[in-house]
Amino acid sequence: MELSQRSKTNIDFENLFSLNTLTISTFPKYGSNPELINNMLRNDVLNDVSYKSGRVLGAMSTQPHFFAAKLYSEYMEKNLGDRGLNPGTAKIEAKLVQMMGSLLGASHTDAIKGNMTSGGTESNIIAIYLAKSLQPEISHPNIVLSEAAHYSFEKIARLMNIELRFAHLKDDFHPDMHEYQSLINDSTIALVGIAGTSALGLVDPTDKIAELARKYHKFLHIDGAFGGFVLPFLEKLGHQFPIYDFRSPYINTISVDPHKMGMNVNPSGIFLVKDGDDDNSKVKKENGFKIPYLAGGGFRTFNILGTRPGAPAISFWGLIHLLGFEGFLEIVQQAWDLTKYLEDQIQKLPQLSTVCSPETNVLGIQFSNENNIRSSKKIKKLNQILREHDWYLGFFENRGLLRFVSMPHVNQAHIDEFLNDLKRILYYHF
Ligand code: 0PR
Repeated sequence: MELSQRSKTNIDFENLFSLNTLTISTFPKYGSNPELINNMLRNDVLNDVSYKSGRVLGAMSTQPHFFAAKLYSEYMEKNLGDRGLNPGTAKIEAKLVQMMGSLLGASHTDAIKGNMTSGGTESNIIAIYLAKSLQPEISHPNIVLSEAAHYSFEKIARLMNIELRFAHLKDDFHPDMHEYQSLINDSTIALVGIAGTSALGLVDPTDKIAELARKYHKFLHIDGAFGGFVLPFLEKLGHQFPIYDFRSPYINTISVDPHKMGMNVNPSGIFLVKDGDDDNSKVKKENGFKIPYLAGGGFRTFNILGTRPGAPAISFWGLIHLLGFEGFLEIVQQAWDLTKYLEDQIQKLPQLSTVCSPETNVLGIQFSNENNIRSSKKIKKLNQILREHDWYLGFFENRGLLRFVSMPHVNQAHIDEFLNDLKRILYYHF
């Protein structure tokens, strides 16, 4: 099996770019034959863990759907950085934006604009950039957000010189909304709500955050990188969430990532903005970055990337048409059922417990009856041993938890195999 062929390498990830850890490769003088090249590649690539091995139980990404992969490989030359050369692909992107807007609660009268991005990080950057540039009079801007926010906001803070004002988490792992409100001031350029947190997949009280946006006239961005493509389906299955999308008139922008539960190829994110009419258009007022010289003439863009792949827009557009809402509903249903199955099984183990009841297909696992420091140490050890046994969960050291994400590549047999190994590891090592 693929896994047993993997040689254990000790890669020092923290110092990956320091020269002495890199193998020195020289630029080859002459070409080689493809078979030889493939063999050379295989030696290295075999060290990667594949999704289809079923061993990746803690990532928010998955094996791309075969149809998305097929379309991607057919349209790899498309460059959305040059819409003048690729008006057809740009049109697909525009349609995709409208489709995602309608999935996320926009009505046909809402002016939804947006674009494909390289993922949640870029979408979050664009949203906060838009909020900032619409309020140039604020000289020391801040944004208010939950402590559970993704680290892309740290990048945003440093890139744009923005202060992050974090509301702490309560015992239920949702942000303390009294504190959240108290952090808002005249220099607040945006409030952020998270629809599906990175560690636990939880949904912020986005209804309460929207109420604050209304009360204080603030820009509101929803980071739905993960949950934006899960919650609409879970709602259909009867789950209830605070409103996290354009059904709220106070939500301005949303990030949602097709390369997570959308099973699209990497990289693919979507940035959506609900714009005002022509006189109140945020997008027109800010206008984005001007690209003056490309084949199609001057146009403007909000994207951070210059050249950007068009194939992910085409492949996701195609995949949505292939599966439809009902097809994705089945995928989310299975992901949810498996999450509940694992929750049930973990609760039967005396040493472990779940951090909280899952709201989406993400489950936090911790040691039971331990104080934070001891639990953190033990979870670190467990994570290490699981990795030695080729099981890959998300490891959140600061929160003392392992993250399981039930992505489409995970099935019940994988979970049962994992539970068998886990029980043995707990017996021998803890
Ligand atoms: N917002 C939230 C809530 C996220 O969870 C993430 C990433 C982002 C924004 C940023 O998205 P991009 O990574 O697309 O820019 N969440 C994943 C995570 O932290 C990213 C990931 C995915 C990491 C797969 C590792 C992995 O194997 O888990």
